[in-house]
Amino acid sequence: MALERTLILIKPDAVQRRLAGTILSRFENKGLKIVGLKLMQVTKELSAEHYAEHVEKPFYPLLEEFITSGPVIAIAAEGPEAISVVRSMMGSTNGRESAPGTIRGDFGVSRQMNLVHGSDGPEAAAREIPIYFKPEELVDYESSLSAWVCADD
Ligand code: IDP
Repeated sequence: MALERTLILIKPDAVQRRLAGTILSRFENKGLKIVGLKLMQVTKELSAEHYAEHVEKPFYPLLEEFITSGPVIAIAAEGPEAISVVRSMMGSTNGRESAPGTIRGDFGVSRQMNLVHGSDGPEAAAREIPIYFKPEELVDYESSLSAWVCADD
């Protein structure tokens, strides 16, 4: 069992729809530990850095417009296999196709405005967390619940 950190973004549509607390609660309830958290405005430059793999794609102008359209909440979350845990909680990209029980499946019907971002692998997490957080903005602390939440099978 690997203890991992991952980047989560609560995207502008979720902030505008006042779903931020609901979405954050899901990750907390699951047992993930918040080690970084902030409300921020994504700039065009930040968008291009984050979504470097998509910059040349036809949908990128719309993605840039969307992700810069209002504030996001950036979260660095830690837990056992946190990267895949978050990805499975998010659901697939298109909300119309996402399974009920996932965030996108429960709250959205859009492929673009899909509420949440989560790093899609260890390399992405290692690249993305420093894009959104300076080292001093990540807080190391012990949680007394970890023994109950993170017990290995
Ligand atoms: P993911 O967020 O499920 O990992 P990616 O393929 O990495 O999906 O795409 C990044 C983001 O770009 C998506 O979350 C969505 O907001 C947007 N996006 C992806 N594909 C399309 C598309 O075909 N049209 C419009 N927006 C898209």
